[in-house]
Amino acid sequence: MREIVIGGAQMGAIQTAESREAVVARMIVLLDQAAKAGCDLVVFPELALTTFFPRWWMEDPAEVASWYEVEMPNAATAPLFNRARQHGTAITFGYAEQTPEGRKFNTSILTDRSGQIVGKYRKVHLPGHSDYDPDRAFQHLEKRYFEPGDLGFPVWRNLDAWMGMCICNDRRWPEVYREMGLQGVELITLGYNTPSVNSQDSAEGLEQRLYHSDLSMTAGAYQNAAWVVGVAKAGVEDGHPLIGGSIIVDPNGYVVARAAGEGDELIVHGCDMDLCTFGKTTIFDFARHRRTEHYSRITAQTGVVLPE
Ligand code: ING
Repeated sequence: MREIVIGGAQMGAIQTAESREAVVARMIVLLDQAAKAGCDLVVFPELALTTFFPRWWMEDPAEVASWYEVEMPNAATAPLFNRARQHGTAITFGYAEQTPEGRKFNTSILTDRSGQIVGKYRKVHLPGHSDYDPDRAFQHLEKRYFEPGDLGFPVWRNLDAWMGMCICNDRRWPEVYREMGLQGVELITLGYNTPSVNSQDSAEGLEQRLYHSDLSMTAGAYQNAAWVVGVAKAGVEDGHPLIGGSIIVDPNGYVVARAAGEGDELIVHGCDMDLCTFGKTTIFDFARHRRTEHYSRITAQTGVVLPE
């Protein structure tokens, strides 16, 4: 039994005015709690170091730049990496990355137990829009502030298991799970910042947002016989509500742990990576069952092409 005790470290709201240092202190409290609970790996949310700044229209380059990290670890996050190393706990968290060339990505990193970064992922599916949209109740400007990820969907060997990452909107796209499933992934971790209401349809509220979040992750887990851990940044940030609903999903698609609230909250489950084997060698034995000769549209087309 290859058990990994996984902690989902859901975080409550981060207000615009909150400093990186104050946020890292909250993350360390959750990390200590996770270590006490015996966690081998702790999963933090998307953009875990700051408020969800893509909700704001900004034109001042200095203000925009203030939301990004130009190196990782850095002064503000070193205490988190050091504490993780002291605990012997691997961590993953998301942040806004600015590369030395000035490119900007919605990024997440994965460490081993010694606090070394062993994996980096850059969010591929950027939702929302790039120009100010006056028709929306609030903005969602990830296409303005980030480039689509350029690293694909890598899978790494860590903690004696095959692990991959995605971020937020990625969880809604089946291709994401399958790209990692075809690499034998056994655990997919992801963070999300999901508004509680639809900026384009005020009738779509919390219940449907939570349902679609669960649906996306449970389907991805089941259809690729992998564990999925999805962790929210939740709560009300400067008046804008984000859903909670952090979950740990087993390779049969069952939710085995779920956050109850919308604040800083740890969920924990002992995840046996060998539970992936049955699905991968029977119903989802890709080599025996897939018929790739019929799948060409999935990569040949971006949008819909109606039949003649
Ligand atoms: N947030 C949301 C998400 O994909 C969204 C945006 C919500 C898109 C609901 C579509 C439907 O969960 C981020 N950050 O991607």
